[in-house]
This record gives sequence, structure tokens and C-alpha cells, in this order.
Amino acid sequence: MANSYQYTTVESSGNTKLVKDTTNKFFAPIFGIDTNGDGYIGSPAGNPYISIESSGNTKLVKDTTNKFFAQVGQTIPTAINNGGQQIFQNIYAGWQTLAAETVNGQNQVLWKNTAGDYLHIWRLDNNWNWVSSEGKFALNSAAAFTQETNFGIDTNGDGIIGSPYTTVESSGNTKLVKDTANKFFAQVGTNTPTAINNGGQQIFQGKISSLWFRLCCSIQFWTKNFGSTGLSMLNWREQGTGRMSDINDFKDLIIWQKGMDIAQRCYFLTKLFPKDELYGMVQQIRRSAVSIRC
Ligand SMILES: [Ca+2]
Ligand SMILES: [Ca+2]
Repeated sequence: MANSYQYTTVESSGNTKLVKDTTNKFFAPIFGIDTNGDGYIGSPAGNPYISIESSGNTKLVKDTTNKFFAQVGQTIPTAINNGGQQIFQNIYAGWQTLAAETVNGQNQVLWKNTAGDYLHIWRLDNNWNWVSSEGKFALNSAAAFTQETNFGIDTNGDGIIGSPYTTVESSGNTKLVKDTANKFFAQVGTNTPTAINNGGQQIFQGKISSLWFRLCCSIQFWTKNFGSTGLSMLNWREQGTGRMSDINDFKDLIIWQKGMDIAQRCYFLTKLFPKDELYGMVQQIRRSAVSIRC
């Protein structure tokens, strides 16, 4: 049943009340019947609240003086307060009030710092009074995507609510993820994914075999052990990817690329051997390694 909060009762004797709206116009509505299903009894024009966002379980609305309220369904909106003062549009310079929501049982308000492009949340008590503040979640970060999901809104304008990335593989210290356009990224933990490029072009699904990407992430794992040495291996492999989609010569054969990969790894590994093995084990291992692809 809808609520008739926008009306003030003038008299209530008999079976029909006389009420007036916020502009002092008189009505004699039949209470309890929402005839057109718009959630309001009487004229929608009598609703003094403007919806800022209506996602999820709680709406963020403002009145005609731009003061903010949280509203559940069509119940009477509750003023959102900070230190006893109701917040209003542009109350804090550079901040945009995006949404209100009860997240896991706790009332929260989502803010966006427009200059810094980051999100911030307020935690509030059951009466929508500020309790604490949290976060500086950069747009496009995993934390910001979590807020998009929690509040059910798109804060970075990519047309997607929540993370646009899906995981391709998550072994080791770096995940291989792709976006909705099937472009590939490397992601460490929950950091913002980094585009994987070849010659300035981001690689994408379908361009190269899945075998290559497994190798790619394997090499990233090696970077953990060998620092910049591993990174140079990754670069070398990326330069090879352009040829993997078409076989034009022996270098396009996966078996040759694997052999090259092993040789490179052996070279880097033997760099760590004691110096007195330079003309012993180091030489033998390197000669063996380079002979594989021959
Ligand atoms: Ca909401
Ligand atoms: Ca988004």
C-alpha cells in the first residue's frame, strides 16, 4: 500500500478526509487506493521529492531545496545528516553525492570526488546520521567496482555495473583477465589490470592461441624470481606473438618457440651459478639448451 505522506490532513471526521498537498491545494482522496499504480495516492505532482538514483533497496532523493534524503520504497524519506545538519547538493566542494543504499545491513552513502576521480563512502546509523567515512577508491580499481556492485550504479561511465573483467587464469602471482571486448590484461592481486600490448596494440582473444597466454603468465611468474631479467623475457615473447597467428617460417612453429623459451630460461638460470662453473656446467647447460630447437 502506498504512503500518503505528501498530504497534510486538514480534517478526518467521517469516511473521507480532507487533505492538502505541499502547495496547499485541497484533496479528498480515497485513502489506501493507488488507482494508477504510480506508488502515490493522488497526483504525482504532489510528490516533492526528486530521485537522484533508484537502484537497489534504497533511493537517494532530494527535495525542492536540494536537501538529501534516503527513501525505501514509497515510505517517508529520511533526512541524511552529518553532525546534526542535513546534507544538500554541493554541500562539499568537488564532491558529488551519488547514491544511498543499505549494504549488508548498514546504511551507506556513496560519494565521488570529481577532480580526483575517486569514490568514498559514508557509513551511517539506522536513522541516516553519519558515523564514519571510508576509502579513496580510484575509478577503475577493484575497490571501486565493488562499490558499483554494492550500490548498483555505474560510477566510471563504462556502461557496466561492477568489474568489467573476467578471469582467464589465476595461477601464480599474476592473473590473466579480459574485458568485455575480449582484450587481455595482466592483474596482480586486486590492482588495476595492465593492458598487455604488442607493438602498441593491446592483444585480444582470438588473435593468438591459448597456449601462448599460459606461457605469458608463466614468464610473469619468473619475473618474481629474477626481477628485471624475467621482464625482458616477457618482452621477447611479446615480440614473437605477432607471428604466432600465421605460420610463415619455422619460427612460427610452437615447438620452436617452446625450445627458444627453454633456452632463454636456461641462460637466465645459469647466470645465477657460481663463477667457477662458467666454463663447466654453465657452458654444458647452455649448449644443450640451444640445441633443442635445432
Ligand atoms: Ca540506492
Ligand atoms: Ca562501471
